[in-house]
Amino acid sequence: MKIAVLGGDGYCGWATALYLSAKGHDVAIVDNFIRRQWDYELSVQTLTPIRPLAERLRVWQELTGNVIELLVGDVTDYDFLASVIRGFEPEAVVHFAEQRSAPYSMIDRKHAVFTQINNVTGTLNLLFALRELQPDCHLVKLGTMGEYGTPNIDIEEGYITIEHKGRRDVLPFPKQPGSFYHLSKVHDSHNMMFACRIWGLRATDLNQGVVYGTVTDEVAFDEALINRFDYDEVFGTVLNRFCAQAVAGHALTVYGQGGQTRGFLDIRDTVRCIELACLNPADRGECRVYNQFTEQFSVIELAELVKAAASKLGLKAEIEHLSDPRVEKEQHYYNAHHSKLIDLGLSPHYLSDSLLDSLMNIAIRYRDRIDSSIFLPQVNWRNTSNERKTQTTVSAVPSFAATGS
Ligand code: NAD
Ligand code: USQ
Repeated sequence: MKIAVLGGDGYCGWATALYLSAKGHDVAIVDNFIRRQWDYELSVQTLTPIRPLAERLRVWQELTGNVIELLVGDVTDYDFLASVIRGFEPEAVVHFAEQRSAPYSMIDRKHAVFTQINNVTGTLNLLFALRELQPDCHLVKLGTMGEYGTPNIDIEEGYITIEHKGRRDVLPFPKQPGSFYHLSKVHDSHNMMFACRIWGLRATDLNQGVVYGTVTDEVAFDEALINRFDYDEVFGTVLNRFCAQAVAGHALTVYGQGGQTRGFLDIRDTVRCIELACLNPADRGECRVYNQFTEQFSVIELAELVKAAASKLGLKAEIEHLSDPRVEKEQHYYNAHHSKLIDLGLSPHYLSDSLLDSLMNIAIRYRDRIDSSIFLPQVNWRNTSNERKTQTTVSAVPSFAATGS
């Protein structure tokens, strides 16, 4: 298939582009490298020394003979995005190109506004470009399990049958997102459902859980292909952070009692899920939703698992309960359904099989690059200000004046 991967320089996008290319698909990466700018803005860097994208692609071509096309630009710029769709004529577009950190979106007003404009505008532009130029193309869009929040009922895959005053209907599952970032995904979902309904587009909204792991078969071909491993308080996700903390001899930063439960998946399952979605497209007019995760854990369970894994490696990891900087339920019911991707053929990798290989060993390999000063949380949901006054300014948050076309 001809597949465009928007956000292909990022964590999920890079692994996916290589996987799809290795499987024989014709892949183009679209990215504006803004993720690398956010690292400069926050004065942090990925634990793994990722190479410039052009170098990554050159090495991939030398190793495999496969060419991945690179199209550099901002998906909030409609003319650029339209030129991509017109020129590449994709059969599927995989859309990862959004600001994906909940804490980043909660820094201050500017970061909240930026996150929603970047994410919602990019997806809207894509819907318009597909309708105008490639209406049969299948949109595979990354949403998030966090769109649902933590309701006191089972979470269905996108839709729920509701009976009300003697009548029954199948309706979108209620959304209770926990950050301005998660809200941007809800807005995207609504826009996608609407566009499929009125224009007959075809879309799959993948409500993904927290992804962990760095190594996929393709990334492992060469050091130059290494993927991101973020462990800072803004972009680092919980499992990465705990592993880096354990290796650095820092206490594992459990927020509150750690009863928050989420869905998780190995990055090797992310790439497979994307391929399964592309190979089995939605029908015209259909906006289907898959819950993309394989196991659920509470934060304290993860901390205990990392502590035990560290101990096997001769590392002593302590667990520290910090006051939760987020506004979230500590103890809650959580039972999210996730069978549709399994039905399509996903064979999950489980955390118990990969934690040591994929995470602890990577953290140990690059331990000299760990900066312990970026472990403690600074962004606080209750104090999201109009303008944050810090030594790092928000100058890397681009103005949208130039990209309003
Ligand atoms: P990432 O930040 O590593 O990658 C996103 C990429 O998109 C970056 O390379 C960035 O430069 C690019 N990008 C962002 N805005 C852009 C724009 N306007 N124009 C062009 N390129 C742009 O993020 P990730 O972890 O790979 O996540 C990818 C997607 O998957 C996101 O939409 C995220 O919400 C979703 N997701 C991620 C996780 C996770 O645990 N990482 C979990 C669930 C969902
Ligand atoms: N947490 C801690 N200690 C830490 C870091 C996090 O206790 O040091 C807790 C958080 O309070 C939260 C949970 O761990 O309850 C998960 O936090 P996270 O930062 O790992 O993940 P989250 O903010 O939910 O976001 C990540 C990705 C996002 C994706 C989302 C999927 O950054 O792009 O959408 O996971 S989901 O969680 O299903 O919404």
